[in-house]
Amino acid sequence: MTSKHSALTSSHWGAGIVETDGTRITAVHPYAADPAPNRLNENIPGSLYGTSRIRRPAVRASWLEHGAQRRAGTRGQDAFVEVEWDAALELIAGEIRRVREQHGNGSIFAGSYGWSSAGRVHHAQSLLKRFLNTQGGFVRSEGNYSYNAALVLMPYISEDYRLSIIDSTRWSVVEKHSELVLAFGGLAERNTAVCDGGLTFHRFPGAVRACARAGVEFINISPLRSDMRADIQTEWLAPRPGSDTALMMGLAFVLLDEGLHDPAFLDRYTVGFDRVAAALRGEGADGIAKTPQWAEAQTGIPAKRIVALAREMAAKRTLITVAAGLQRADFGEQPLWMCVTLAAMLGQIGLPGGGYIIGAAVNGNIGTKERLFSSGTMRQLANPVSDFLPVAMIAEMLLNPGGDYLYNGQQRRFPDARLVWWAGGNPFHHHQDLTRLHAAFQTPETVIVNEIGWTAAARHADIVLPVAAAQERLDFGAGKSDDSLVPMPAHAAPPYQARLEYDIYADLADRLGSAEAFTENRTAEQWAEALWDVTRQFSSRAGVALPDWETFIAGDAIAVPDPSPEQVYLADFRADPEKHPLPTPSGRLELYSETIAGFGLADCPGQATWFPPRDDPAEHGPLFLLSGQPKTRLHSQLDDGAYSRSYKVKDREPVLINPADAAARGIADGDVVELFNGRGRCLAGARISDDVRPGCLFLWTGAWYDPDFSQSPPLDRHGNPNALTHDRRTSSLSQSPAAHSVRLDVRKWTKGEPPAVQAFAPPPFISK
Ligand SMILES: Nc1nc2c(c(=O)[nH]1)N[C@H]1C(S)=C(S)[C@@H](COP(=O)(O)OP(=O)(O)OC[C@H]3O[C@@H](n4cnc5c(=O)[nH]c(N)nc54)[C@H](O)[C@@H]3O)O[C@H]1N2
Ligand SMILES: Nc1nc2c(c(=O)[nH]1)N[C@H]1C(S)=C(S)[C@@H](COP(=O)(O)OP(=O)(O)OC[C@H]3O[C@@H](n4cnc5c(=O)[nH]c(N)nc54)[C@H](O)[C@@H]3O)O[C@H]1N2
Ligand SMILES: [Mo]
Repeated sequence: MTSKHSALTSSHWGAGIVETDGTRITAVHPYAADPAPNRLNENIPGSLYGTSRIRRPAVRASWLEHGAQRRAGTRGQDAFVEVEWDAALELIAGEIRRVREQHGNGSIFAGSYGWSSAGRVHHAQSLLKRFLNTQGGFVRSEGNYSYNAALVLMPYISEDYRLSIIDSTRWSVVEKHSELVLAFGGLAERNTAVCDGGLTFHRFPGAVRACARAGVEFINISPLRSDMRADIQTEWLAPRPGSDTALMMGLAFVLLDEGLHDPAFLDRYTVGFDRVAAALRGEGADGIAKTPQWAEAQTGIPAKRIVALAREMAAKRTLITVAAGLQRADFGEQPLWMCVTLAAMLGQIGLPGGGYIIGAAVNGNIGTKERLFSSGTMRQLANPVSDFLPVAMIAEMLLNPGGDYLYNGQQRRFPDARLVWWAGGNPFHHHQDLTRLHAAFQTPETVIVNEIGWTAAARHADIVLPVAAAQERLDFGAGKSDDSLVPMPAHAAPPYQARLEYDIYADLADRLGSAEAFTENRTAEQWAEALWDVTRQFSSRAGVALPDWETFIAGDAIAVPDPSPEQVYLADFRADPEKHPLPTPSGRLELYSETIAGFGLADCPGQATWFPPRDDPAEHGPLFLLSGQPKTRLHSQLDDGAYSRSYKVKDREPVLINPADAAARGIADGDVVELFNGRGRCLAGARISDDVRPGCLFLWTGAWYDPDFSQSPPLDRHGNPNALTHDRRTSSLSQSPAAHSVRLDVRKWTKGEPPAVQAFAPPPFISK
């Protein structure tokens, strides 16, 4: 690159130094100032120029041929025809006009959930939504796959969940004040590699090591030992998956029974404890006392340990953390509500080093940093369509147009989605029960996908647009809660016929008469500079002087001071609950919520309630499947890159199997195995490890879905857990994904040579 531009780039997983040969990116090196860089950048070059890169716009052959009969053929299996850009854009413009005229904008679904990539200008969803808003709007999605149960539930019992992330107690406070951290779902360091929008300085590993050095005890309560760094972990407790609410109830019972709870705190800061106490004593709806013996039967954790732990918690300054993974499970609202209940009983909420963190370690920013000022944002403009879809109901919506459903206490109706457009997400990675999603994706009239690579989602589209990757466009990085700003020059031109999405929409808007509204007469490069100028205005109000665009884009990342390094969650509320009430109806923590009780939902009553996970082992198999986030990539992104591939076993995603479960099935480390249940099956590569609880398999998310549809159910050859997960949601309150609650079994593959993985090969093309 010329010396005018910095060699930096930014990704959700951090900054990197880009090396090119003048035409192509050849390496992305760690950013030296990062205290704990990860290796995800190593995936970039191999993936950008690999066999999966989409080279030209492509149209599904049966869709092209059958015109009005758009549902002909089978999405996900059909061949494609490569076309010129002009032809692809003409088809899309025609479809937008047709669907709008025949069905209205409420039949355009562009929820388009997904992480896409870092950068303020080229944020895939924002650009798509901005464009469609100049065309009369679209149906959006609400919530996310990450912590949806928290997003919906927490405002009823404490406050807006996103605010609680920003206001989370800092690890520096834990270091000074906590004695015990009880971490449900652990504090998975691999997940703190990431923060949406970017994370230049990875401070979490250093922060928790400092806590351990200061003598803080960390108990990892998780089916996976490596969900917490070995050098901070004082104990590993592995309850049965999905049983944490029962464990918390057992602890709460002991506090109540032994008078170790804090009635003064409960009285002043909460409502509904009388009902909690009744339920713990066996005077609630289920009539069961939540004794430690009862909790042992649900969790597998010895009653004696539960009693001792409850006493330790009451005697020490104790922080309770719950990983977001716990609520991505059947009845995922319950461990959150019970965590708040348990922490309230300890009476340490709002004290330094006490209380709770929901979603700890879900991203690298929580408890480590916050943003001092906001950055310029590509505005999405106003959406004239008010309808929305709870994000994880995508298959349900496509299979039941016009159907009724419950969400957040409301009876709602699904839109009739005729045109589906995805940019920056991979539903055939993120959604559960992919066999069902495959069926659901046959129902729309037209599916458009903008992608970098031939993912399973792209293969399920009718029109596929090849787009530029983050390193191929001029932009800047400013993670939503990161403490840095990163120049992102275009380091190489988009290869083949890939284009900037901004330019694609500008062309389309031109065809459809909204060019000026979309572009505001700026090029993408002019937008980068304009958004930088807005960022400079915000920064100067916060007392930070930023350089001009030319200087910034040629220079180093800029570190910004953390506005509140000593933050204690809910300290204000504790200090003065009348002056700083919570935004709940009572202004207090609601251990019982009249509002939720009033919804009359059997699967989410008015207080924390124990429900065992739903999958029937007789139908699906004796083992549990956990499918957490991968260390070697971000979800499914760049799965064909070198670092991600280096962990595969015989080309398959590794699955962790406990030695006892492996021995019982004659499975050895390195074997190709088949995971199966009543819904689906996939191959994976066995890694035998006593890091995983007996009776549990752990398969990382994100291996590109590679179904062999000639088998029933389809056999995923690569190892995507969503071949096996169910598509029921947590509850009818929040309709959140529940991927972590799965039963299944595993066997060694003995049918000869396992079928070759084809995930990274392009689909078949036919020429016209
Ligand atoms: N079984 C199971 N499933 C899960 C989870 C789990 O724990 N277990 N976790 C869930 C969670 S928390 C999440 S957040 C989701 C993640 O689900 P997603 O966010 O959908 O996953 P990604 O792999 O990040 O998909 C992003 C896609 O965008 C593409 N992309 C990147 N940059 C751009 C761009 O600029 N433009 C365009 N058009 N495309 C771009 C990438 O190539 C990639 O295919 O998965 C969920 N699924
Ligand atoms: N490297 C990397 N980092 C990432 C991501 C990535 O793809 N790669 N994705 C990012 C995203 S979008 C998100 S939302 C976060 C996700 O962050 P989390 O939701 O915290 O991550 P998970 O890996 O799903 O879950 C954490 C752990 O919870 C444990 N767990 C699951 N079920 C149970 C249970 O019933 N009880 C107990 N006690 N433990 C359980 C599992 O062992 C799992 O390892 O990670 C982010 N960070
Ligand atoms: Mo997520």
